[in-house]
Amino acid sequence: MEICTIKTQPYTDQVCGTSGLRKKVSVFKQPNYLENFVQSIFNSLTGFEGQTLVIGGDGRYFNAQAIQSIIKIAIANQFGRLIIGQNGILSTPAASHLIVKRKAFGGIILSASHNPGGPNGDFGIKYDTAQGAPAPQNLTDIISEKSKTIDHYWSCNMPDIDLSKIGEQSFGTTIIEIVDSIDDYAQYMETIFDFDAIRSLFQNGFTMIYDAMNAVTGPYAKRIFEEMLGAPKNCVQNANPLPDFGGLHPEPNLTYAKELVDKMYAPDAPDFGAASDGDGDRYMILGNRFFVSPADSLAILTEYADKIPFYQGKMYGVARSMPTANAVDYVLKAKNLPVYATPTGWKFFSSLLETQKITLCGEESFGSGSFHLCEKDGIWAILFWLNIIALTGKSVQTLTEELWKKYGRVYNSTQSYEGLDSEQAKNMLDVLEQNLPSFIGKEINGFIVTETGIFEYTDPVTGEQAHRQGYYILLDNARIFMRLSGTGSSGATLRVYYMKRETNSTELTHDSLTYIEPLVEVFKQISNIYMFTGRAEPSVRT
Ligand code: VG1
Ligand code: CO
Repeated sequence: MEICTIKTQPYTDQVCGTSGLRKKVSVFKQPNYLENFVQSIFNSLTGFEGQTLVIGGDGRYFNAQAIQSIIKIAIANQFGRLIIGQNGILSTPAASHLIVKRKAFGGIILSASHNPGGPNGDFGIKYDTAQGAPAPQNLTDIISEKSKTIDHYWSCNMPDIDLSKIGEQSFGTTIIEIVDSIDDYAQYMETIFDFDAIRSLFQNGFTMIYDAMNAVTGPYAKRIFEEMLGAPKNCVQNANPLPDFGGLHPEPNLTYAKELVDKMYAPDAPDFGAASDGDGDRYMILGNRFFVSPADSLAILTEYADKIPFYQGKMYGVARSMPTANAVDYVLKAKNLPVYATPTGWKFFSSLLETQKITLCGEESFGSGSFHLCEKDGIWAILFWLNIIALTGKSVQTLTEELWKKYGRVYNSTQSYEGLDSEQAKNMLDVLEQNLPSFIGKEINGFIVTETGIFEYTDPVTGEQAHRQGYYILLDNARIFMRLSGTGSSGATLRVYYMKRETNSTELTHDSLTYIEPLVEVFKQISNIYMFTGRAEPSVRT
């Protein structure tokens, strides 16, 4: 095996977004594109020689090929051990767990999460630190900087590795270890939740379906729900990770997980429905003809966390991303615990998790997590729900309606305008920004505007600042928040987040999209979205 220096030309577009570098597969397939970025990651780190690197991905098209290149570059850069999920498969939370459990220096996760897969779809790469946490902003900035001047990388001449065979093999001073993708993660989950209680729940006839959306979580869900917990056989649907996700868009929400939603609203619907996204870090919860908003889900996990021994006596506080409706704030107030509101993206939770400022955290995009690991974790959240149901004997709907009765209901909806022309979206937001102060005190569609502004964030632990994280408009008892997505690979996606709180006990069970509609009208009026973009309606409503 020979180590070689390969001359290369830099690309100028290797800038990390909300979570890592995401581009079209065709972009990643350009000569040395992936290799440049991987070497730029290593060029931004020090002291990894002889250390361990975890590698795995969501199984999408180009996953296995990319892993072969990364193996060669990592060996040439003198990592001591590469731990790789069998067949190149590791969900984001499973990779994060392996990094910590095996005391790795860090990990490389290949995923574009919810973005479509296949040769015409997207590919992505993200780096996780030794804490199993997404690379912080200052590190991703350095990586992008390094990528702009890179002129060579190291690789080695060696055959491709058989990723299907579990076991170890040596190449020079590096050991390659292929591990079962699920074992460690599943064992860890068993230490957090009461598997016996959940098993009894299923033994007593509780029914469930889980939609893996042909993405990474299928094998995890089969093992954990069906084999370990005795959930009904074949309750895991779309269970095989496919390179193109079978054409599905693996983003669990009311628009993209429609197959599951339809089944949960059918006459023979089971008690419980759940889904995860492409890389397994997000989830969706449905009851029999009932949908739980991500903000309510975080509030319910917070309400019951101290019933789960793993969290007993360890409730420090909770963080939610700013766009997330603030249902959890009322639960925390009652428990006398602090709440933190962060910018979008999991990396902003890491410092709070690591310093025990928070126990749980969550985003409106169906991601939740806890200090059990520093990534969001879809299967963990679903197990949490099953554990609460097993303990209380209450249905998804009852648990949620009880929350509303106790704290009031925060109606909310996220509406995304995907595929906008970037220039048009930017113009619209520029004008909106200029107009923000002039809305204060005005009445728009029956709402009085009380405050407007741009969300700026200072990390309470590191003091790092994140600027211009979205626009907010506060109205009486309601809020509209707007920002551009940072995960797309082409055009622009505008996300508009609505919330309105209701405490009148006779008004708690409206359809949330209908209830929010007057606020949508406010957004249309203040943004002039139709005039700027030609689009009147969002492409995703959830
Ligand atoms: C989206 C979600 C955000 C999430 C991010 C990464 O970002 O809104 O909440 O953290 O995806 O999730 P954006 O910038 O498109 O709104 V994942 O599951 O792709 O790692
Ligand atoms: Co994801």
